[in-house]
Amino acid sequence: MLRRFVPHGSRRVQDLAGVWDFAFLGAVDPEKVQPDKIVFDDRMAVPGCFDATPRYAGQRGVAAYRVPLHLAEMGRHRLYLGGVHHWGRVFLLPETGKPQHLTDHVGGFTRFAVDLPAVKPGNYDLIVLVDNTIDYDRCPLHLVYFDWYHYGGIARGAELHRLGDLWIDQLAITTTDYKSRTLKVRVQYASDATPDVAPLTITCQGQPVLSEMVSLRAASGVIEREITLPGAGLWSCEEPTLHQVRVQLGYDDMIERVGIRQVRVEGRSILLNDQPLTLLGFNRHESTAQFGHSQPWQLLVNDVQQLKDMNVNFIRGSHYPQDPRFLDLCDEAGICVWVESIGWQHNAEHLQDERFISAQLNLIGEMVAQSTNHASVIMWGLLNESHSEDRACRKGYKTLIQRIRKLDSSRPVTYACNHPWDDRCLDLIDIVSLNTYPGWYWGSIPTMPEELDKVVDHLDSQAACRDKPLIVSEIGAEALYGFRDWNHERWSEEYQAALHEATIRHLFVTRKRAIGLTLWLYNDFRAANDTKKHLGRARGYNNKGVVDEYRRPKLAYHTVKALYGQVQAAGGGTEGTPQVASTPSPPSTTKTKGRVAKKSVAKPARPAAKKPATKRAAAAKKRTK
Ligand code: ADA
Repeated sequence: MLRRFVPHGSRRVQDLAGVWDFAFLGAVDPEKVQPDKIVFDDRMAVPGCFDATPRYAGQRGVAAYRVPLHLAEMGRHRLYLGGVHHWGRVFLLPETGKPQHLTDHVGGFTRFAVDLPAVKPGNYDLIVLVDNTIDYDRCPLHLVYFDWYHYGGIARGAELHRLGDLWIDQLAITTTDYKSRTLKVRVQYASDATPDVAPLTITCQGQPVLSEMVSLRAASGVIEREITLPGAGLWSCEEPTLHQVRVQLGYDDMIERVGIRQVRVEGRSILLNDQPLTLLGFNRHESTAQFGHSQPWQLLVNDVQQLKDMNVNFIRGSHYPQDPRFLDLCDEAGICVWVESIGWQHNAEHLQDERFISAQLNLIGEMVAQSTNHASVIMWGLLNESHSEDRACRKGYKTLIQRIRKLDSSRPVTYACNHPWDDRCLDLIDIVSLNTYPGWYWGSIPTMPEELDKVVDHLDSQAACRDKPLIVSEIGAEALYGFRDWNHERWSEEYQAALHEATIRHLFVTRKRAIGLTLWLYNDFRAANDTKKHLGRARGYNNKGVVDEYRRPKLAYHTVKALYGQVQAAGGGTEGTPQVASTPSPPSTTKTKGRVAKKSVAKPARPAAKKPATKRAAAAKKRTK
């Protein structure tokens, strides 16, 4: 997968992106598929989602992808797949002989690797079975009731790496002291032939930082070193300075692009390099009509342009690990990101199921491995809106949260809660995040602030919450692109804009308890093909985006842009009292008087309505001159 920087200097990497041979096998048991008997009668893009193409739209079942490989020499080769949606099985077929089953993988949205066995040089076929069937037994991470359409395919690309006898498995670089520009470099290595010693070199922006011979006591292990980069620029939303750090071990290398920043929670604030953050943004789904879960660079550039245009500095990646290339662009744009594992309203049955927990633990490991070096990632999340109020779920929450902390203790952890009145797990997390929809699923825009206050007051009455940062992680309304309505009623662009305006004003002008807001959401997306859900989803889409699925802005886009810009300019909601002028929303008749925060600045006088000039009036006027 191409990134915004070259991840390897000496290691040989072959990008397998392109058009692969393809066959849709449909509702077959993958256990019974004989890879050497498949008739590949079609072709499909990799990266891509096969059911985002007209021919396979809406279809669920097993698909087969094939690409030829030429291995020029003996030795270890490693195949990386960026995200197979959402169950995969990998085979290697030699020109002669039996297919070799290399691995299976459960769950999309995360990168995984498999090593090709020590094969002799020659021509091979790589075959990947991809199943987008919703099948809890085989893949408990993608379930039919989730509110997003589960596209299938090899959505994030494929690469073949040539490893030597000693290689780097993972590289994690963490800021341990931003003031002294100190970083911890963690090198996880492995080898086929373990030399007693090997050269370890670390450079930053091409400048040598460390060079030594390290003794390798085992065939695999971890080497940790601390480096300092005196005078190096820090990473912040305003100045997102990045540094390319290259680690060479023996003949292998890995390059990461890092930001020097530390994130921590202090009381009700989230601090980035000891500065309190006001996080203003959206949830974002990785789903588009044309490409499914696969995202061409053009789309990623478009989205980050629009997010920056709306004065956004925070994105919640709902509800699964984000594409590393999107994170690359957020690193550069100074947009903070909440990355979370796959999850949507799980209950005790799931959280007490070994298979579910095991799949989640594996996914969390892959999520942290692929995202931990991104400066923009400031927190981890999990189990969106699951039943944290149910005692039977607590153990599952604890197990998964402990795993996240074990893998990365440098970032705070949260989950989006929609059971605020009786949540039993909020003591396990660092940041309280609330999903709530007053003004859409219940109540109205005028009553929304009161509803919000009630639930925030309740949370603040809880010892587990009162001294923690609060993020409103979901709130919003549907708006059909292009639907303008004199009544400004639900489903209209006017209604959505008015609700977002009332929400931002209340949270950052009137109430100011929340330090973050991710409106639901940036982009319209195809909802799950679940009849009951569809009845509440016009067009079978979740239309709560401020842009539609083609990124066409709705009225709310401009409302949010104006208000976020003013809150940011006023130093965020928690410190100053931003003078937030009114936004260019249409004349509002949705009774936004009453409880909604008084505008702190008088609405600019509306220009006197011009009388309709008619020919007759003009003629009369002339006569009087
Ligand atoms: C929930 C859920 C979102 C989305 C939203 C909605 O909060 O977390 O994924 O489904 O509701 O649009 O209703």
